[in-house]
Amino acid sequence: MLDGKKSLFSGMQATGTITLGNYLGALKNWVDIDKDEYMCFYSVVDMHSITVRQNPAELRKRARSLLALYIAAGLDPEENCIYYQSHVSAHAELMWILNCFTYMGEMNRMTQFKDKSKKHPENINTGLFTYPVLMAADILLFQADVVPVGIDQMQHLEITRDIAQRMNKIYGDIFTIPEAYLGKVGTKIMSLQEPTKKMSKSDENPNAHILLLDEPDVIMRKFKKAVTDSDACIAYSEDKPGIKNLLDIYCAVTGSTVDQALAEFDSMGYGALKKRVGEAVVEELRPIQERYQDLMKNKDYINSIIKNNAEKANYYATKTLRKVQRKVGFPDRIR
Ligand code: ATP
Ligand code: LTN
Repeated sequence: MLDGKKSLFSGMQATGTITLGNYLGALKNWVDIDKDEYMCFYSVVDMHSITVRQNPAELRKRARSLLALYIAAGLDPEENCIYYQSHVSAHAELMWILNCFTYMGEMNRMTQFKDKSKKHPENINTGLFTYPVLMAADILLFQADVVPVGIDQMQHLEITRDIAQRMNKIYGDIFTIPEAYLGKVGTKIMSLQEPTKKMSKSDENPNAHILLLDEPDVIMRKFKKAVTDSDACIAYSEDKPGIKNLLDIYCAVTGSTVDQALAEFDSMGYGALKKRVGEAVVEELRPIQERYQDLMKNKDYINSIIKNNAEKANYYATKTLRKVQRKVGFPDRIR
């Protein structure tokens, strides 16, 4: 809780242009959240991004682009605090404290660390290892009641809860215990090329993902090339991951139920299904892409959002940080 309102925190890494998976699994759900009920914080988590080597100029550009995409997708920056994680130093300061309350064994179990270490064997840095502790700091700094994430982040949310409960037990109630908020559909959009793997922006095969800023003809082409199977029957089943994924995307975009979609596609071939799904995605993304282009031209407006929201985030984050610093025994500041 913050100022008598429920608090909500989420973030995305600025590691690449975001995909349809990020949009349907996260961003679209954020936009649908009732702003009267929650005080919302959406961060561009650039500090998490450097756990994998980044080109500095590219990272700066992508971070700004992601911030603009948050707004273009429908998050009103007056109602939602949209800011860069690196502009609020309390994230790093709280992380240090939480590090001292997190066990090696807990970190060793994190599957994202294992996956990313395999992907980047030349750079298995300790930041990658303690990544979930920074994520816990993000969430706990804002006393978040709810955290909208995709299903792949559940393990990190669990550890956040464990750390918070552990510290509350020692020091009394310092942190709100956060709950995950999973959308009903689109929680796991799969790769268009290997539909048993999640769609990921860092996939090297460009046909595996739809990027939010892909042009309509590129989107249509990628759906046309989507991997399906050979029996040409449209059904929603784990045995048909490619078709299931296309149906999931269609339902998440249009709001149809699986039954409605199956009725609509009854007796259609795979080619027609891919075309319909592609068209639905193009229509969903068109207004977002238009707003994005306008926003990126309006430098002063974006800069004012960056400045004002960093101040707001700093205000709330510092409040929690000071409380925790006091509880663990750091000396009071002299004014
Ligand atoms: P990377 O490829 O760099 O690991 P990513 O594409 O997996 O990145 P993140 O920045 O880790 O994306 O995730 C941002 C948000 O999007 C998270 O809440 C995550 O759960 C959600 N998300 C990511 N991929 C998908 C997906 N394929 N389907 C649904 N949600 C997703
Ligand atoms: N780890 C997340 C991004 C992230 C996040 C957060 C999400 C960083 N801090 C706090 C929710 C709340 C990811 O990789 N998707």
